[in-house]
Amino acid sequence: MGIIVHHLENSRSQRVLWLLEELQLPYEVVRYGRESTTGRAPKAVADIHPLGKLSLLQDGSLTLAESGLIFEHLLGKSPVDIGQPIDPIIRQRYQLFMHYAEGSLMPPLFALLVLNRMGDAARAAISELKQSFAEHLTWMNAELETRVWFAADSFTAADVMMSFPLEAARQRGGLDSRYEKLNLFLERVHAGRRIAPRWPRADLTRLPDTSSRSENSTPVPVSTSLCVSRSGRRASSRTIIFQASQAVHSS
Ligand SMILES: N[C@@H](CCC(=O)N[C@@H](CS)C(=O)NCC(=O)O)C(=O)O
Repeated sequence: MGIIVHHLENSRSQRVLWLLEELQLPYEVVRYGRESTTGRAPKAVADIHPLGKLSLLQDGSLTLAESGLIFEHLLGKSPVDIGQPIDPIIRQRYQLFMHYAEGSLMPPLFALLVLNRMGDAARAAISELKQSFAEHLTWMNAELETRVWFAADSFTAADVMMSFPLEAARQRGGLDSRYEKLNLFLERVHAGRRIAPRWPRADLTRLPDTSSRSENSTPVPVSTSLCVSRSGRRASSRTIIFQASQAVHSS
């Protein structure tokens, strides 16, 4: 059994798909729809790992939860060099953003998601949380004043990790046009273009056509066009669709 990615629609686990494409590792995907009333992951996920949350990855006998751990595991399996940089200062920044994405950014963004559903009763809490989240936005924006990507001028896996909280911040965390560098970062992510890559690859600017991709082809995160590989090539993959309580379908 090779790598199996358990992917929940509109979730953090889209980063794992993007990373796998960058690393050009073969994988299979089991896709889950969210429960329609609660937005939660289906109960079947808890059969794979008791937390029942995604990101979730299986590799042979290993079952790994937590995006950061999954990233470390996958980066160790590929010769593609977008993991821990050698330079100590860049490495420290890389590690900072790897941890910061889930450790500091996602908790308030999750709180905002929940509070937004509560309507007027939560207005004061939302305002306070957004005010404090603006400190994160200001700092991150300033970080990108001096370099193109979060760790360095070269793209690293830390940028993949940071992409999801910044998407969420644009939706509900107050990331608007005031934060020019963060918007530029997201534009670069969506365009799939890498500035100053560390290693030459053919045809960096040609984007794969995702417009007519069917469920039978390589999965692409449904909410964004994040899953674009540096080379325009896609790792070989297979999709298994698991919609809430339906049977598994394999292609
Ligand atoms: N820090 C964890 C967060 C896991 C998490 O909360 N995942 C969300 C997806 S965005 C989830 O599974 N939500 C569905 C649920 O809790 O039922 C990670 O990076 O994997």
